[in-house]
Amino acid sequence: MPTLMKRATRVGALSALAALSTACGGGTDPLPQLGAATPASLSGACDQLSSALAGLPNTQITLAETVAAGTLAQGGQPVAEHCRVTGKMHERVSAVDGNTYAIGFEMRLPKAWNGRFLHQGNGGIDGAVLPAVGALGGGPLTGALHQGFAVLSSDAGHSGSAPTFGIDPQARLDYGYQAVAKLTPMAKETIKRAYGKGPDRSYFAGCSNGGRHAMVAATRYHADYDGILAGAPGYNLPKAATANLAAARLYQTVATTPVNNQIDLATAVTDTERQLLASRVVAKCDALDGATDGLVQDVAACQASFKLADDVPTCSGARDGTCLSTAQKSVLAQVFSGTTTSKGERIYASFPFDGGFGAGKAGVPSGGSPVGSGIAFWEYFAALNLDAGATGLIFGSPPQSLATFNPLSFALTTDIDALNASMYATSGLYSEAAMSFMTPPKPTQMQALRDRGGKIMVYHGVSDSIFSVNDTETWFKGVSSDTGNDFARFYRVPGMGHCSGGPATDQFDMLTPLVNWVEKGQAPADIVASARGAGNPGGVNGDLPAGWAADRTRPLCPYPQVARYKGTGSLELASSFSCR
Ligand SMILES: [Ca+2]
Repeated sequence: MPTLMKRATRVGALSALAALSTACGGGTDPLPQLGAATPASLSGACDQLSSALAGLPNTQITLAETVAAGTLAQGGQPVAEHCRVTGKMHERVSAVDGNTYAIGFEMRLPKAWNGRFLHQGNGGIDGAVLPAVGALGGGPLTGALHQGFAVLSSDAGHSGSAPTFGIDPQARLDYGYQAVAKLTPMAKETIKRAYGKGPDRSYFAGCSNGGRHAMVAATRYHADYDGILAGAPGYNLPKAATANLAAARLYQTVATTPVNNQIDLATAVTDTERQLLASRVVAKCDALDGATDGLVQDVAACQASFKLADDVPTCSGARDGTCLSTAQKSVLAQVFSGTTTSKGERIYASFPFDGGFGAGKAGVPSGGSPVGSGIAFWEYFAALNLDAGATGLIFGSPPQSLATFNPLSFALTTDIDALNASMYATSGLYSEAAMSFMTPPKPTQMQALRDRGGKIMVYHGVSDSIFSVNDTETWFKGVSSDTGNDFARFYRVPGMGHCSGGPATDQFDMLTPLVNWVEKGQAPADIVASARGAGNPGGVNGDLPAGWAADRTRPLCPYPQVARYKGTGSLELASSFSCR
């Protein structure tokens, strides 16, 4: 019974969990050690790549150009000279909606290559070929391209930010997982022709939907990728979108104006009231980690300690920003514990109380759109706009009729039970359910990746209000019992919202530790993260509290460890804290 014995030894190893985070590996099954990548140089000029890449199957190269050193900057540092290759794969005209589809992509190939390939997963519902710079880790430091990786970015099979591609069944599947299957061999062959050898080691990284892509790659394409870096992995993305619509319906009941847009919905719990909630959470939980520093590191102790009903003043009269009404508390309790169907079945996951839920302002534009990492964007704007379109047109089978689809009306009136059921359904042309094409199959069973020496690192902001850190915690516990965790690490980032931002130390490099783990067997322990205060070359985080040092540092700890104050030393320095 070798399989049973293997399971038994892995489960036995879990009892030594505390030792795992600092020891190399820790499982009693030997972990295969993959070899280190070796550098190479790009031979020939960039414009010669067009002919060198001729004949790639199902691929049309549209551009091959030199990008001079310093044209791009990452973390304030100029990116070295590289080639940019753009193209498209599997161009076709849909028989369903008559539109032309292709998998658009770009690759950026450094002249001085480190021998590694990085597949960059992008966010949202894809649809744009973002620059293939491999900008990773909250507020990014440098990026994979700058570090010498050959980087691939794609639109995952449709162009444009509209969810209308969900009408085409193949575009759904490409977005879910099939674009990655088509792109991977093309990218590896491109690297081979450009450098004279294929990538020695291959990595997949991204945040949000990009983290979902990374998690899908870890399961479906475990033979193709050696290292996986998944941030805020929306690996249950259809569930999260549906739960967010259910939350919007709850918020609607306490909004003080009729809901016609996100500003109206934001009257449910105003910016001031969210800040009140966050401040009460911090007041109750901050010191539980030994340091009164505005960060709630001991997430579990905080959930046991903080009581929404008791720890936030309840309004005795009109709402005035100093209290929450009983009705508001009821809504927030349901949202944080996880919205449900009418039968009480939880649609997605619960969310922990944390110090970052006051960040951001409702409806305030940033760079032309009301983007942000916090509740104001995700639960008010995104619910009425992004989630409505995604659930109605991409995740539901069959999709809503394009001719009559109205996102606002859909968000505020659709039957939540029917919506919940539709992501598990198939219908006619739509022969694969969203919860199949969007999610990693059996996400806690990663033996195939582990047993060939692959590694996975996951990070998640505790104040993420669209994909819950609790869902990722559930995954990590599952993978620990189903596969073992000597090849997996999970890091919570207290205060951080969705992928970045919030009152948090949100700038960190997890790619280098991942490479060292994959290629040298050096298991990662704590990782030092920095705040992005005034002068940060990666971009300033406007959510930082005024009292923090601009360059505050903290250790991010491998789950379930918590960064605790040593009792001495500056509260602005990671060295004053240890993971315990
Ligand atoms: Ca604290």
